Amino acid sequence: MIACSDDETEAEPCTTDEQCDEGFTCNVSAGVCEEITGCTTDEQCEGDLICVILDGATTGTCTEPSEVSCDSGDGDPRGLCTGAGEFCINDACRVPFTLVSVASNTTVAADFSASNPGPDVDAIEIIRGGQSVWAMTVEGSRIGTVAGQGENTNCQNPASVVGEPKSMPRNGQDGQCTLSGTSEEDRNRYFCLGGGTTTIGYVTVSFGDDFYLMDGDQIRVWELAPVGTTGSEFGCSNTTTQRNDGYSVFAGTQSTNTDPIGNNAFIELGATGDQGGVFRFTFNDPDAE
Ligand SMILES: [Ca+2]
Ligand SMILES: [Ca+2]
Ligand SMILES: [Ca+2]
Repeated sequence: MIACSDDETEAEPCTTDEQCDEGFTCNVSAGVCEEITGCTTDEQCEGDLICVILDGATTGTCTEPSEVSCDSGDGDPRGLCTGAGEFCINDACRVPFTLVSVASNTTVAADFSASNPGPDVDAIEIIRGGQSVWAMTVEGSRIGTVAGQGENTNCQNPASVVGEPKSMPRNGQDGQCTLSGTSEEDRNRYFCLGGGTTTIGYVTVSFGDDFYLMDGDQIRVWELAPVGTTGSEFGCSNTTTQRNDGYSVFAGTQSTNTDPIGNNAFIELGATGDQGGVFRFTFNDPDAE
């Protein structure tokens, strides 16, 4: 237990361990940094000991590997599974889904014949237990090309999808979006995937070390579209030029090929058809019990 002290400060908000001070770890479901009183990764254990986290706990105990197994309800002994990228999940060693990919399926010529062709992706969010985790790392991307497509001059940087939205309002309501402009900042608010017919544009992201998708996670894609776009949770009130650009969403296992199209390391979670905007998709783990 941690003793109470006079200088106890309010917990720091976080989505990843990197945002917390040394000796603290991010309780992702609570969204705050917590002092480490047990282990969260095997690296924190001495020698060959591995970190065993019981179901429902955020930290675990360093334990001899011989004393635990993955198939007997021993929690989440991270280092027990020896295959590349494997975790112990639901009592089985397997490679979890760590990637989310958004791919263009824009086919309407008017939607890519502009300087911001195809889906305009501001942010990619996972909602679990009411808490948000934002994309942390771009693992791969491509700007799609199709005959008649305009040059992508405003939004070429895939890293623009990392973190909280920088163009769309954060409050989950319609509002003014900050659109692309000539400044470095304005050209890096969202990433335009381009067309979705000839060479299909995509961006694939991960959410931090040891983070994998869990059954029932909600994935919300923030794509710039006007207010009133059918099915979109909310939109940009200040523009009609950020068109509805259709996209598909995939979940993927760690792979050297992060292109979700025709890749059996990825499963499709859903699509907006020709309709873009802010949509949610549910991850149904194909290996869930
Ligand atoms: Ca666009
Ligand atoms: Ca952004
Ligand atoms: Ca759009």
